[in-house]
Amino acid sequence: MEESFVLSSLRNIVSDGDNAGIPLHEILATLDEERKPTKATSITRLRNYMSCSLAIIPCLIFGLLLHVPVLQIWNGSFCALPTPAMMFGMIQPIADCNICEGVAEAPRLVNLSRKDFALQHAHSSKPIVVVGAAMNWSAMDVLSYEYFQSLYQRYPDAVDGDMSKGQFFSYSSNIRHLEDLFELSSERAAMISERWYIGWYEHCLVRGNLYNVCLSQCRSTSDPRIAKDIKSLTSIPYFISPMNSENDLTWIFMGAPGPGASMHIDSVGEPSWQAQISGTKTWTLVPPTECESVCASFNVTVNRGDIIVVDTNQWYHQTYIHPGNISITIGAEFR
Ligand SMILES: O=C(O)CCC(=O)C(=O)O
Ligand SMILES: [Fe+2]
Repeated sequence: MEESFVLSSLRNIVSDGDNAGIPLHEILATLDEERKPTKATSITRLRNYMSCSLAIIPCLIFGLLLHVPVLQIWNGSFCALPTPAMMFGMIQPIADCNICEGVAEAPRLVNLSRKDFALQHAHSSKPIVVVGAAMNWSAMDVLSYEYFQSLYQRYPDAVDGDMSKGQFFSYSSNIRHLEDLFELSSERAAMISERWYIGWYEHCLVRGNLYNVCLSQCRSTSDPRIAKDIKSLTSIPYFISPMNSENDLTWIFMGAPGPGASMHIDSVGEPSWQAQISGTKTWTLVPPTECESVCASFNVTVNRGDIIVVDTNQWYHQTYIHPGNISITIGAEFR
């Protein structure tokens, strides 16, 4: 607004008021009154302010349910609002029962081509076992408790008790970190006393996906030299195209005969494969609860050298290690 216009408007108001016999102080008081918010406008503002503030609450709840962190540190390694593990089962999306209807076992396949895998199995969420698929990996001859121990001892700075907490599964053992694992007494390591079963992410890369970052509490802890060493003993399963492999994140499960992982479901985003390097493991697979009326649970036994493919985000699962050898598995996700 131009000043001359404001001045001329004021002059008009004052002269109109004067003509009407209204004293100057009353005209100024009226103008001043105009500038104050009325009670009605205060209430409107308060209402607007409150509705804005209240809108934050559903946003927070929605964010929590979708595992979207409210605050994310730049490299994605810290999630201000991590999803509590107990919520994973509660917030599963409704399952499509086609994944389990009529499935009474996991077929045991040999010579599975990449094409057949991609077309028939990769995204069906129906578990399969590919017999002997890891048999020619060097890991089959090399991996053992002692191998891991000497590998991690070679790079002692890679084992950081505090940092590895987020990605170490103790199950029912009292082994809390990789440090504890590699300091077991020789009897315990040889499974003569006090049985143990554990799992860890050998190498955890943040994959730019908030969903996974939040859930797995990923932190880049492991030494890339260790990852490289272990990778050199394995390969992407021959039936999975390297383009679809996600083996930056390698899971290792190891332990003595007896119960393995207790019944749970994961929220890792993608299905996974797991190669049985040593020992024999039986998986109990339970369909999603909402499919109970049309689907059944069943067991799958994975022998040394076999690779199981299972969508652990859809199937509840628990594992059991058969008497005999230590069980060692290496696994990863695929797209
Ligand atoms: O191998 C196991 O004992 C458990 C594996 C598991 O829970 C998984 O791969 O999601
Ligand atoms: Fe799992």
